[in-house]
Amino acid sequence: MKVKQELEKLLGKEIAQSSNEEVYYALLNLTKQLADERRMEETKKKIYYVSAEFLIGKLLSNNMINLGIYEDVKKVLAESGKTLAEIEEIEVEPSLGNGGLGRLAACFLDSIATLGLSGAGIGLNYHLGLFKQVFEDRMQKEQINPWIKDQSWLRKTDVTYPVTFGKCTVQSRLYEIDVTGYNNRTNKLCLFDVETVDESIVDANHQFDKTDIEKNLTLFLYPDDSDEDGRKLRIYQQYFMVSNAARLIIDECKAKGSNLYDLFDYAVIQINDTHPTMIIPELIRLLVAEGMNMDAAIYVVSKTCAYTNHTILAEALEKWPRHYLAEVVPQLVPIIEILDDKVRRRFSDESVAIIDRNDLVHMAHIDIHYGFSVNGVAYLHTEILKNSELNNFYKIYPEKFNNKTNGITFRRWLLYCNELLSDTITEWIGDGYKKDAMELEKLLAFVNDDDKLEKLLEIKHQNKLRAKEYFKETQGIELNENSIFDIQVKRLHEYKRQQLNVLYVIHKYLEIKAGKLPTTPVTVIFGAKAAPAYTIAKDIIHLILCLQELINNDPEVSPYLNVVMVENYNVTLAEKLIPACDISEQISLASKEASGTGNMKFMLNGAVTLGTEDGANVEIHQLVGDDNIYIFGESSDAVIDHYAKADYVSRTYYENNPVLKEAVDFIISDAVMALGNAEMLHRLYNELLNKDWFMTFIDFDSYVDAKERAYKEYEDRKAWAQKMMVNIAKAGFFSSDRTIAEYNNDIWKIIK
Ligand code: Z2T
Repeated sequence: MKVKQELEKLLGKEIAQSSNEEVYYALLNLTKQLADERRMEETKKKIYYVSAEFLIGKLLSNNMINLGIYEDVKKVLAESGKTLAEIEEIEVEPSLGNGGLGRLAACFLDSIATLGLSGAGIGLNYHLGLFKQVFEDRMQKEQINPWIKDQSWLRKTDVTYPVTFGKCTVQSRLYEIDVTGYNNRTNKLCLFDVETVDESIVDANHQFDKTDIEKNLTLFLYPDDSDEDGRKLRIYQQYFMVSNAARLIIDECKAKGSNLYDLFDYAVIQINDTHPTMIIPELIRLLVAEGMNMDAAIYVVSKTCAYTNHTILAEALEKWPRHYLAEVVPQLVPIIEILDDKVRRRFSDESVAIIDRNDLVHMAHIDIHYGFSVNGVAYLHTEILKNSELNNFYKIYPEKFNNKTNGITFRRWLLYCNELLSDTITEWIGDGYKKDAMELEKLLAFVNDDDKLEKLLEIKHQNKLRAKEYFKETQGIELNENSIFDIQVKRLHEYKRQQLNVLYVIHKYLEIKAGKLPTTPVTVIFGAKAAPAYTIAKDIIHLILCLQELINNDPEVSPYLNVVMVENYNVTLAEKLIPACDISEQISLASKEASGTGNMKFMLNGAVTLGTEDGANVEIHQLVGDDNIYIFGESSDAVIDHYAKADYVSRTYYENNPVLKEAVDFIISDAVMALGNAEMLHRLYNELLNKDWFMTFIDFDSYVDAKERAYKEYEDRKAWAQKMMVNIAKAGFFSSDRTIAEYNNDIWKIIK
């Protein structure tokens, strides 16, 4: 294909004469056409990945890479005096997700198409999605984040369904986004919207009537659930999503010849955490409405649905009061009662009931009893599910439990975001690794090759310069490219322990003030959004922003230590930061991070992990060995034991550890108080001292030790480059192509 001619045909003029915006839309349309040409016939059986979130990121470059026109387009643009980078700035990142779960869904769609499997994602077309984060007075403020433009990747279809709630019926409409596989088929992401959605009901303070569901249903991802109307709105959204999904699936299967008694030969539904769980009773309801008897319907649905668990955090396990469901979706309640009744007849164990004694409906329990597969997202996580969190279920259904360690798409997280590295790898080992990521192991042959190690360091430096330029231009941030980039980017949550990293920063600041100077300067970089109603998380952001101000403006300290919190961390910023990173902070309290996927992205891009034995860090550790990772902290067994015995008292650590005490006290020191909000800082200080539910203090000493070791070993540039090489070489296991191949072999069984 002649890219230049095609583009200029779409533009109606020369590229050089066109604005960046015109070029962007021409490329959008060209890419859509090419994606459409790769649509393939669907196989008999199809995977439906149902998820409340799809954190897809910008799509232009990703699609161009997968369609094989990326290099040509770059060349053609360059000839006309344009860069792809400036064209990409026009694209708005859709905010249809919030963290790892949503990004995982996006990586999975890429790999499903890349492996040539017939599949679709099904979710919601949130108009405002997740909020945009801005900093004001060193605090997070939320702004609305509209992303849908007149022309976008969305394609309006004529598929529409009536969806009935207790109080009203709304009309849905299906929108589609094409999902291109890497040199392979095009699948679809199906996003349902409500016809009557109305963005104008959101006022200047971002408030809106939570009960006006005809208008608000698809406005926001995760509406604030701190009140009852907000929680009900989530149920409205969830039911809207699955009711549409169920009907789409039934329609597609019927069209392919299913008589519905054989639905499981045509469809497999992967339920992404419990947000889509109501698809089980909804499908049963629809099959019964089609004339199937209840037992047959339950049997068919149970053989069609599989469930993925993404967390063991109790507060994230959805339990809806029966009366909420009775109000929002009364048609499901009798079915859920039947499902519960059948469970209660078979098992006397109260802990596996669906509707508990307090009339709470345990969504995960529906999935486990009435799905055929239950999987965790990393080895350790699945072991914890089997042996503790879901042990009572594991005893009943050992055959349902399986592990699928998460993965990431290397197209976005290496080929696209780190071209310098991927081009260099291609030069060294050929491009077989682009289709078979395990070929990266060939890099192990170079761990003693000085020139190649030198080259890895050079690439890292270039990526730091690139990040420096980007953040200077977009956020006015000054990054020192000659410092160690020590990065923690992820949702803000106490279990992820950004506060532990902060305590280290304070400790380091105090040391420098006392004259103990680091040899290599360090930049500690944070990026994180806090849920709007999560008070302590916002307090932690506030503290980071105060420290940033204090430290970066202190001439005694700033040559050695800088703190940077990037605003509105999202996929686009991740793509800039990850290739520039030296040290990847993965410091969750052991047992709490189900997997993590940022850890994999950093490793693939040559950062060394500083982490606890948690989630997929355990597997990274095993792959790279003790010398190429910095592990610290209590083991997950020890942590689980502390919870069981309720014997962790943070104040004891504080009182017995003067170094820790000094760092904690600094939170409410005059220096910080002069910049910050007293109420927020005191609240955080008190939380740590009196509660510290995620045991920050228990790991403080070993964290400090591990960091110091890492910073010290960074000085030996060759030894460090060897660690980088091993990390890149061993990252192949974390390709989502491997993960999806496992899902397909063990759970979906789709034949190409
Ligand atoms: C989420 O991103 C994750 C788990 C959730 O449990 C919810 C959300 Cl929004 C309900 C994350 C896990 O925290 C992370 O460890 C994991 O890597 C990711 O899901 C994908 O499995």
